[in-house]
Amino acid sequence: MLNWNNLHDAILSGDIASTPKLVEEAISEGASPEDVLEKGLIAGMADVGAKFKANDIFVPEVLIAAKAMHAALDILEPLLIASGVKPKATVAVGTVKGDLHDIGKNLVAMMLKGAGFHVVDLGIDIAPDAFITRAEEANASLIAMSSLLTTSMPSMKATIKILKERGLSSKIKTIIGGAPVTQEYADDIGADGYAQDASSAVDKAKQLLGA
Ligand code: B1M
Repeated sequence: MLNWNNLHDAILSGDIASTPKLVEEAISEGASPEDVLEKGLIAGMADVGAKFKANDIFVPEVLIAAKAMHAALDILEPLLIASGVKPKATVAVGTVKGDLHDIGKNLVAMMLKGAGFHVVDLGIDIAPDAFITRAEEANASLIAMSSLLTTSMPSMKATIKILKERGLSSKIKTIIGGAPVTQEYADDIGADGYAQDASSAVDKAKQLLGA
């Protein structure tokens, strides 16, 4: 049985040199990419968040931990995608205006790709108008918005409002997620769906698009 502590601790200490190697080791020892993600990387990042909240660590340490997470995800991404199937609909994924957090958004994009969706990653800090224009340009059937800050959540509401005003809400569905986001908030702002984590985002996308 694999010991996940090494990977967890490498994320926590922001050990950029070790994390990709530990991911490779875990895979070569037979771990599934999903377990490496959940039991190693996400578990480590959850502790980073807890320590950050308790003022045990500060923004520079969090940033270094996030870089270690990105380095690990670079190794994991093709493996997660390879477990997917045939192409489905196009999804425009992004982090909303005012918000620079991209790890959860990247996971959502990765899992959607893994499930066979064509994903257009718009990046971070995406204003409502740009979200819609770029989704339309990409012929997306779904907009997937991520927010990690309570202060950036209203940008989701604004995006959905504009989508409705332009008469696009039957053509382009919306799902929202991110740590402070809830089903109640999704209902409140008229999002078509809410997902708590990246794999639930895939289930919700499939449900909404009948894919
Ligand atoms: Co920031 N940060 N951060 N941060 N940061 C949080 C979010 C915070 C909760 C920390 C805390 O106080 N405990 C807090 C927000 C408080 C709030 O608003 N309620 C916070 C703050 C305050 C800030 C700054 C304001 C700090 C400052 O400057 N004083 C600042 C804001 C910058 C900005 O965006 N404008 C800031 C900056 C940063 C860093 C740059 C240092 C770094 C981001 C690096 C990066 O993303 N490239 C960072 C980090 C890393 C965090 C924590 C520690 C970890 C976030 C993370 O990546 N988690 C975070 C604390 C925490 O969340 N515990 C925190 C791992 C990731 C896998 O989880 O993104 O939640 P998450 O994604 C999950 C689900 O939420 C879901 O799926 C994923 C799992 O499968 N999900 C979706 C996400 N998007 C989804 C979309 C969906 C569906 C599901 O559908 C579309």
